Amino acid sequence: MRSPRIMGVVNVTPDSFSDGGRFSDPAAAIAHGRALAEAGADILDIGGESTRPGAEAVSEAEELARVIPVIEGLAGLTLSIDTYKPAVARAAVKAGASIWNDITALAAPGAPETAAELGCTVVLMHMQGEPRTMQAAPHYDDVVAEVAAWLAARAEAAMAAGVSREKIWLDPGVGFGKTPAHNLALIRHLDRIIDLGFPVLLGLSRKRFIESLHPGPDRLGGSLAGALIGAAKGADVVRVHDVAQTAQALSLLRAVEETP
Ligand code: 7PJ
Repeated sequence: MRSPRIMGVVNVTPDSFSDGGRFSDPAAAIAHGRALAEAGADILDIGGESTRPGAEAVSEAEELARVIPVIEGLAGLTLSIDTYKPAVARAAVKAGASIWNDITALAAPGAPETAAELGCTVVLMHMQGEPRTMQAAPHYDDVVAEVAAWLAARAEAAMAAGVSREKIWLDPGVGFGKTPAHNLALIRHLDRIIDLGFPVLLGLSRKRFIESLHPGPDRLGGSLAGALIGAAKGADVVRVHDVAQTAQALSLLRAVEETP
């Protein structure tokens, strides 16, 4: 079986480093990114705005000040910028990122045109609602059908704006306006997203719903299981925080699958 590529998360936000509320200095984030690459990350996903449930928005200027020095400091590696702001994506691609990871699937005014002009890969992720309130009362009649249809429509919109088909990846957006049952249905039926014909990215790492199934000291066990399940279901990329552990788990799966 083909193993998914590992996208390692590099958060450049105040709540991801215990440094007293000021955002981390770029050097710490750059060192973290290098360590993740050493540990087996194929792609580093740089984000300057938390999109966890309940998080508040940050200004464009602040987001740029956080992420651009980190992208410059990680030049030479395959980098993705986790943003929904076209101006941030533009500056990030100019600074060396080659992937625009957009949790709003290019919803901002001018975003599809910007993606087409930049010529970068775009990750189109599904979200119901917006981060501040999305977990209040997520509702679907048929979550798998609705998310698949929505992603297909966003891919069409991107292509209509000039984004090439080969540059589009899709992501069902685990945890983004979804109950645990919605998340489980999307993971179980990941083939319905894969069948749309684009590479699929899956992000389960450290998400809250893992603990809703089984409490624990942390979410690592569930995160690793999620990466293995994603691999088994045919995900092309898994987005994770614990890169070394994920690389080890995936290597075991691969070795077993390749054993005659
Ligand atoms: C995801 C993301 C995800 C993509 C975050 C967290 C929240 N981008 N950005 N997919 N999650 N494409 O890591 O818990 O699942 S931020």
